[in-house]
Amino acid sequence: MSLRYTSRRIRPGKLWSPPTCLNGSHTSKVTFGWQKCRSVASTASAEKVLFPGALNSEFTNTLNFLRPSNKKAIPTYRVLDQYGEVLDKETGVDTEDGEALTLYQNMVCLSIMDLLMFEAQRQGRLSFYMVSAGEEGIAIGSASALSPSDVIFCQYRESGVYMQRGFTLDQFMSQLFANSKDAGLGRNMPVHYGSKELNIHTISSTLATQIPHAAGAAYALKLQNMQQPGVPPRIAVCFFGEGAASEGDFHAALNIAATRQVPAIFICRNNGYAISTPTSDQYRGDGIASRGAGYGIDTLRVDGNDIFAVRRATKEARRRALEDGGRPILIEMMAYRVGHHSTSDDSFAYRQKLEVEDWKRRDNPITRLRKWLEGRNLWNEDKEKELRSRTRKDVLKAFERAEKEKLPPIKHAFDGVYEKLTQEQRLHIEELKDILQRYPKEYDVDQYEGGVKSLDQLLDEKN
Ligand SMILES: Cc1ncc(C[n+]2csc(CCOP(=O)(O)OP(=O)(O)O)c2C)c(N)n1
Ligand SMILES: [Mg+2]
Repeated sequence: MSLRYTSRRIRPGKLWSPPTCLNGSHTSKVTFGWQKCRSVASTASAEKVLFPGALNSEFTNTLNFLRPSNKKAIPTYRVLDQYGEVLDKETGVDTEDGEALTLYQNMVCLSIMDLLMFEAQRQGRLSFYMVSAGEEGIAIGSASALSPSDVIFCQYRESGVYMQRGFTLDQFMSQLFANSKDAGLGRNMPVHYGSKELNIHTISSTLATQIPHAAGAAYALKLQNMQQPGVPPRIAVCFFGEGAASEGDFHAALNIAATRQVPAIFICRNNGYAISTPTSDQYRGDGIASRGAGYGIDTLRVDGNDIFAVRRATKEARRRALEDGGRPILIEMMAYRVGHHSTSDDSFAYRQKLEVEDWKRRDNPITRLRKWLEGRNLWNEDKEKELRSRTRKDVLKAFERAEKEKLPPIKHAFDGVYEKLTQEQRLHIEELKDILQRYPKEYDVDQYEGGVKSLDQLLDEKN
């Protein structure tokens, strides 16, 4: 994202001076819809009071506490029912057959990659992995409804976003093996993908940190969209789990996004669990969607097993996010985490196998789309078999290629932080070199590109 000129071009005084306001009439020329008039002391006969903190609140003499548990739960938007039937035939699915087939193939590819990588970790060939089982439709469906230039922030269970944007199997595998072709130089643990070309920020393990980052990026994009009226406007999109939404970062991010009215979509994947913590221990409100109203944010709850609903919701959210210069939108995508949290977890220690089996059988984004495709004679068992066998081969080939690659030069453990090496870094490098040269059997660095020599290279480069 190039925001280099932002601070120089923007003239804060002109764009951001608070509007002067007298009895509701705005005198400033540059006034956004959200910069509404502040409080005005009410007259004796007023029915509403304009306290600075709650505009338009009517007086009442009824002592009525809000009791959220008495309210009906927020509805869940869907386009297809469980059997792949379109609910509203008039509106349809607004997805071309060809595109639906691509979405299906991508979901199948993701699920096959997940299965094979999970097994590879069990065989000790990978150190760690996380699957998206049950949530393929959320990542792939939402990514398909965005503009490629929109800036995305992921948590870690959204590999489908990368796949839909064009991250190749070789790129996935290179990151998983942290080999010399990994764009992250082998510094991150597996599944922490990133892609500058695809406008997706690198995943960070520290839960929820991506949410304020996305709010900040959306604010920058808001300014950029204003400065470049000829360039198609962009938004920021942020994915996170319902567990991450318990972090303070979630609240801070949504509040600043709302007060600054930034063009952002916050997509919560509510899959029922945060590792072993079920949602019943995570919150008492009506999911994450109910929080949107508290921040004054347009909000929708969607059936994450329905890729057409995910797409339509995201498309409409994007349109709204760009309205009047920008506004944040919250979408809660409902799902069930079918797999274990990660390869480090055994979920049957805290949930019944039966519960998982039941979800697998009853509802799933892949089978639901397959039913729709079959209903339109676009898919059948032969095509399914051919797709699965071809995809399996493709994944395994990429896996083997990545496994054979050398590992990145060990110098990357030190570079990229300071322009020039510090005295202390030099000492560390010399010490490492000494240890590696003294104990070649214990530390076999030949598998790293350049071996020990890459350290000399760094010392020379940064002289
Ligand atoms: C700040 C922080 N606290 C705790 C953890 C450990 N942790 C990793 S994933 C996770 C659960 C997150 O659950 P959720 O956001 O619902 O995402 P899901 O795994 O269900 O997709 C936890 C607690 C962490 N990585 N970072
Ligand atoms: Mg979760």
